[in-house]
Amino acid sequence: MSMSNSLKKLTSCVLIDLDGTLINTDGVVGDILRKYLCKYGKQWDGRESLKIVGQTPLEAATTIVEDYGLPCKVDEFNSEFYPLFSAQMDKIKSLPGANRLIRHLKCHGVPVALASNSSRANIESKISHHEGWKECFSVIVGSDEVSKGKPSPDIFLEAAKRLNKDPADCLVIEDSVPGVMAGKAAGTNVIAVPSLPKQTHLYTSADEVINSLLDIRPEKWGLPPFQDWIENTLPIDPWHIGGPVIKGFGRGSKVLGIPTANLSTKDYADELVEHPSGVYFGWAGLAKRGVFKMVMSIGWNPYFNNKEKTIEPWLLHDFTEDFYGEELRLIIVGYIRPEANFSSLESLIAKIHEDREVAEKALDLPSYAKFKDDPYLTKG
Ligand code: ADP
Ligand code: RBF
Ligand code: MG
Repeated sequence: MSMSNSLKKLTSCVLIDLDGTLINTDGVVGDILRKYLCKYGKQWDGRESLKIVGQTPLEAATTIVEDYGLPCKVDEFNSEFYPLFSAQMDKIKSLPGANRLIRHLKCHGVPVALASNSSRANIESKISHHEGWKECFSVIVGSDEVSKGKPSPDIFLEAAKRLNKDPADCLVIEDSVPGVMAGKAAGTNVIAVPSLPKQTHLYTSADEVINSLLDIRPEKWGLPPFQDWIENTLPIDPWHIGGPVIKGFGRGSKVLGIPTANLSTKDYADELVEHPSGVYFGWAGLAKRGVFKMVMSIGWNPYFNNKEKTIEPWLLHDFTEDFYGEELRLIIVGYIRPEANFSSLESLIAKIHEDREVAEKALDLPSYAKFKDDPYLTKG
């Protein structure tokens, strides 16, 4: 991910996208389409996600009707789809780091505009399910309030105008390619947070591409820094996963000298989708052996360019034997950094050892240490 350390540009307000940037709309849309397309004997394979991300609702509907060759008109599709979607709106979850970001900006008096390709009414319904969100936005602009949706600059120009700001003073945060194009066309500074994996190459016109909202550094843009990082780690809502240790790529100990105990990805598929890739840490429990500090990566391991998203926990302890088949329990309590690519195996290994040191030190802090005694880690 491009993470230049130099200060880029002083901005004084934020224009932020909603679907795919602050909330995981795609998850719910995918669930509905999977069932809906069955009716026509078709199977939703998620491939269309790539095309519909960032489109207006009308464009997205047209894409689906055309690509699946549905025997109905676009407005017929819409009149069936929208009631299904409305009924599920309360299930759309906020994305990791979204709540933290908008509350931080609100708390520091940074004006924020919500600028979305969806209609004003739809935006209002979606955010009504997230407590305190409406108050975080000084301005809301939907695509029905301007002549053209993104990639046209209209939505961002209107948002800047209503905030009384020059576009050059605005920071746009966007997950989609049309959204990034709209932001650049409007003359704003743009951070891209791609919502689909392995698509970074499509976002070259953005001023910065980050992996998830956890990686935003507002101070790079002249905005107040987050104050919740502790000793190079970011506390997260703890998540618990567990299962029997299975064989992985057989690469950890052999190639890196760093064994990572793999769990079956099927057992925690939802968690895998929900959590951004990156390096995390926490506690690991093995019923017969005890509780150990743990540092792990979650993602596609860019250095090896894996096809599958995996979790790779390294238990920070020297074991005299392997423990395949044993029940491994993890409580993940903090975040360290995004996954990265490296120019050599040595530099990847050195970075993982650095992560180990960060995790080992952080886990002694009371706020992280307290999870060590959680019975989840060792109960059968
Ligand atoms: P695989 O690709 O099968 O996961 P690895 O080379 O990554 O192979 O080794 C992981 C295995 O090594 C684990 O499943 C576990 O049985 C064993 N192991 C030994 N020490 C550790 C450790 N400190 N952390 C994680 N796994 C370890
Ligand atoms: N792989 C990468 O390609 N990039 C990384 O930034 C990266 N960071 C890691 C950090 C930790 C703490 C651990 C345990 C592993 C990391 N790996 C990373 C994953 C490593 O490639 C993986 O464990 C091996 O491929 C074994 O399957
Ligand atoms: Mg492994």
